[in-house]
Amino acid sequence: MENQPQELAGSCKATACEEECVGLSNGRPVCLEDRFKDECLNSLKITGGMKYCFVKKFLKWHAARDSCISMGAHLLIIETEAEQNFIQRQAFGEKWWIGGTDVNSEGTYYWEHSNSALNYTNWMKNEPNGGSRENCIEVLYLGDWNDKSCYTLTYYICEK
Ligand SMILES: [Ca+2]
Ligand SMILES: [Ca+2]
Repeated sequence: MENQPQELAGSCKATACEEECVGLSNGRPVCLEDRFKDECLNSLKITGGMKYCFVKKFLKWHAARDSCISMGAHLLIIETEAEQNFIQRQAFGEKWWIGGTDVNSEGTYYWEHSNSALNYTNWMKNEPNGGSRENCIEVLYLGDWNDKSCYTLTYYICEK
């Protein structure tokens, strides 16, 4: 058993994953890109060279973030009005976590994955309104943004 991690690493290296080999399943390599494909089989949308995965699982914000990372992706970062418009057409009728938070500094939102400021925003009227109780951004039914408690169980959108 002691040697197993090394053997796994060796087997992974010998394979032809486009991205990273993250382990073996029944002796076959598990590629990062396959995790994304498997998870997004029925929800993958592609535009502007980016892939968007609409995950209909209820998770808290940090767990959603980790789930995206485990697929070699990240929680959605919305940078332009065009991207917002694309997303809200696909996201219509549900609420979804995206990758913005002000957990580090109340009132100063940023995209956690890129540690960058929000250059584009689409806050709903009177949002953000939650102060230190609401530190994570969700996209609402019609595409507007809301600050929400990060502990709320919500669907999420991964991007890669
Ligand atoms: Ca806040
Ligand atoms: Ca709010």
